Amino acid sequence: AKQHLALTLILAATPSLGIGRAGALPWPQLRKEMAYFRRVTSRVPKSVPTSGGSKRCNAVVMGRKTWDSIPPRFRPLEGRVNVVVTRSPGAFTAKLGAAGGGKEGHGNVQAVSSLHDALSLLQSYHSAPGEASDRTEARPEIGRVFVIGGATMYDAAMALPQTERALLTKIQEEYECDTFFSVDLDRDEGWRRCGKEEVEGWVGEQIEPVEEKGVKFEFQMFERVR
Ligand code: FOL
Repeated sequence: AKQHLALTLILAATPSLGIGRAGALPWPQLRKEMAYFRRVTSRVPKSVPTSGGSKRCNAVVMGRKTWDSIPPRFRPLEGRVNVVVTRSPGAFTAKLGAAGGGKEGHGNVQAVSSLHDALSLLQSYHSAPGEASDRTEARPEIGRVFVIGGATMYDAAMALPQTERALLTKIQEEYECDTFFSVDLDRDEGWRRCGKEEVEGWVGEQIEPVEEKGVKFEFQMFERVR
């Protein structure tokens, strides 16, 4: 079992590091940006071994408000283990059940009460079958673990040394925001911006600056240096 679960933040932000407004994204829907998010969080590197036929997939960890912000038809995010951090995991799970019959109730989402508990849970997926928790359904091999927001989860993750990497989509236009990312990665000496080839190697696809609906954005990656 792997001792150290590396975390990757993924976010999109305006030049002033705005990430949200009124419980939603601040910008008009950017389909190519969202498609990048879906591909990158879904893609499992070849290096993740598959033992005994179980599926390999990544995990996404999010705060409860971020869960609420995802359109119900898209949640839980498919092909990824979803972990929701909430002060009331019991109430969250009960509500999922009450939604009844919909895809939200179809496993693949678990509620925990802290980022630490989310990591313990995902760590347990790495253990030998049967050893991990009391889950009886198929337990996929976990590849990468992404923290997908919001501000509270990003702050908690940034305080952890296992947060080694951040994928930042820099939106080159200002929008009114009420929620911000707290670290300017370009100016923080604890972080280094990676070159294009490094980004492409890690995310597993070629990247180019994009313009959509007159909005330019750029896919960046940063690595913790100390
Ligand atoms: N990171 C980046 N780069 N862009 C984002 O928009 C983003 N959003 C969140 C976290 N990190 C991000 C949190 N908000 C969906 C909706 C909101 C959301 C995250 C994901 C969502 O519905 N995702 C679907 C794709 C939907 C579609 O194709 O339109 C998914 O399957 O990932």
